[in-house]
Parts: sequence; structure tokens; C-alpha cells
Amino acid sequence: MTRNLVGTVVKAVGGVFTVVCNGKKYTCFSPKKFRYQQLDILVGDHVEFEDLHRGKGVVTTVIPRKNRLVRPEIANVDVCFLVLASVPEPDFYLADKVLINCFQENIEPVIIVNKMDLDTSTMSKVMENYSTIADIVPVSALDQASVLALGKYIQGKTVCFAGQSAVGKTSLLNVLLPSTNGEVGGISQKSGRGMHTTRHSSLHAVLGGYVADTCGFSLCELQGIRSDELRLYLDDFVTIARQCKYTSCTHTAEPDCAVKQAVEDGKLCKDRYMRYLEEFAELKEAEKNQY
Ligand SMILES: Nc1nc2c(ncn2[C@@H]2O[C@H](COP(=O)(O)OP(=O)(O)O)[C@@H](O)[C@H]2O)c(=O)[nH]1
Ligand SMILES: [Mg+2]
Ligand SMILES: [Zn+2]
Repeated sequence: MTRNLVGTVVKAVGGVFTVVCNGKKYTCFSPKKFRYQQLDILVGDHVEFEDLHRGKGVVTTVIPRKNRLVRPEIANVDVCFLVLASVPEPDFYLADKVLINCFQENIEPVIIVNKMDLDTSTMSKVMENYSTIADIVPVSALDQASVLALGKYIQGKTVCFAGQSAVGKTSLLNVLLPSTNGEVGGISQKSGRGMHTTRHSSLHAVLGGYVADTCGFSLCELQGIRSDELRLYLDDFVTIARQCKYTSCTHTAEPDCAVKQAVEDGKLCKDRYMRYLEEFAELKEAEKNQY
């Protein structure tokens, strides 16, 4: 007699899926019909599976996904830890892109300001730019307690990291997962081991939720957003824009623009608005070159 269970795929290697259900790991296989239907099973998928015996199972259903990241391939990401630091200096253009993508993918962004042991001025700069858009949490990878306080965002969720190289993503992950050995400083500790350099991303059970061990590269690039839609993905702009004279105001050349007014009144970060203008112009330019 078999029964069906529901679990989360935490690892996928060559058609073998590790599925966690009630804290227990099952080794599951994809049924043949999935292959014919070209149905993928991804890390992060919530699946129904038939519990066979001795911890083995066969997946019967992939529950509809909330979202799907491409690099790494992970489904159902709830939260993105966008890591910024004093060194390297924050790339706010990149941070804007991550925030826009999070908004589009229905992922809650949490901004982590790392390396607080080195500098505190970055924190105020980040607050100026983003305090109305996301929670901002100061941490240091050298201070375990500060990192473990991120647990409130992890509990019951699937989390991935994003951010520039060398801000400390791997270091923070290593504090969360003392058992895994990542690649601190960008130097692969696995390098020189041969051909199999492809990294399969996995989810790790941490503080009552799951954390991906590969950062969300695809969140760092804007894809398929038109210049005149960009304004719709900036949460703080959207609220203010209700007072613009034109409902489709792009906050560039239109008269009676509430967003421009908010910048003048010091209610919206000027730097953020200037970056918006640049990003808008960049998308516009790219659209011109398409035709
Ligand atoms: N002082 C200090 N150094 C840090 C901190 N977090 C990371 N680092 C250092 O910053 C460098 C890059 O860290 P890494 O985790 O590889 O960054 P990643 O590229 O974002 O994964 C390494 O030399 C780390 O030791 C921190 O909180 N404080
Ligand atoms: Mg790293
Ligand atoms: Zn406007």
C-alpha cells in the first residue's frame, strides 16, 4: 500500500530528486510520462510524490509555481537577500535592477548591508535610497549573531542571495550553513578537480526555511521590460504617481508630475530618481536600435 506525500525538492541531479517532507529526505524519480510531456522538476518545486519504500518515491504532480529563476534554476523563491557592503562600493544601478526583478517575480527583497565591522556610513546611504522599499538589515559575517537574526526572514520561506561579487554572499551563507564549504574570496576550493565544474544548485534547510547555495544571477539583469513600463516596477514611485496629472506619466518630461515634485520636496531620494532617468533612457535607446 502506497500513499502520497507533499514535499520540497532540495536537490536535482540527473533525474534524481531529493525531496524533503516533514524533515525527512526521500530520493525521488520522475515518472516517464513527465519526460514525454517535457515537464521539468526544479529545485524549489513543491511536489506530490508516491512514497514507495525505504525512502524512495516517485513524483506524481508538480504543484503550480509562484515563479522560476533561470540562473540558477530555482522555483518558488519567496525572499531575495540583496547584499550590499562598503567594499566593494554599492552598485546602486545593479541594486535597482534586483529590486525591479523581485517586484516582477513576486519575491520579497530584503536588503542586507554586510561588513558593518568595517564601516557604518554605507548603511545610511542605503537607507536614503531604499528605506521605503524594503527592510534593510545591517550585519557582519564576522558577527554570527547578526547573521542568525536573518532567521525571521528565512522561517517558512525559500531564500536566495543576490548582489555584486565580493560583498560577502558566500561568507554569510557559510555562517548560516557551517557545514558547507563555499568559495570565499571568489577562489574556488573545488578548482583543479577536473571536468565537472557545473554547479547544481541546492536548497539547504536553515532556521526553519530553505536557502539556495547559488546566488540569483538572473535577478541582476533586466529582461523584457519596456521603457514606458519601468515606472510600474518601482514600488515607491507607483504610490507617489497616483498624484501625477497623467496616469501614464513616465516622470520624465510631463508637466505636473508628482514624482518630480517628491524629489524636489526631498520625499524621494534624488539619486534614485536620477538613476531611474538613466535606466529609462537606456531602455529607450535599446528600443530604438531594435527597429
Ligand atoms: N571585514 C569583513 N570582511 C568580510 C565580511 N564578509 C565577507 N568578507 C570578506 O569579503 C571577501 C569576499 O567575500 P565573499 O563571501 O567571497 O563574497 P561573494 O563574492 O559575495 O560571495 C572575502 O575576503 C571575505 O572574507 C564582513 O562582514 N566583514
Ligand atoms: Mg561567492
Ligand atoms: Zn509623474
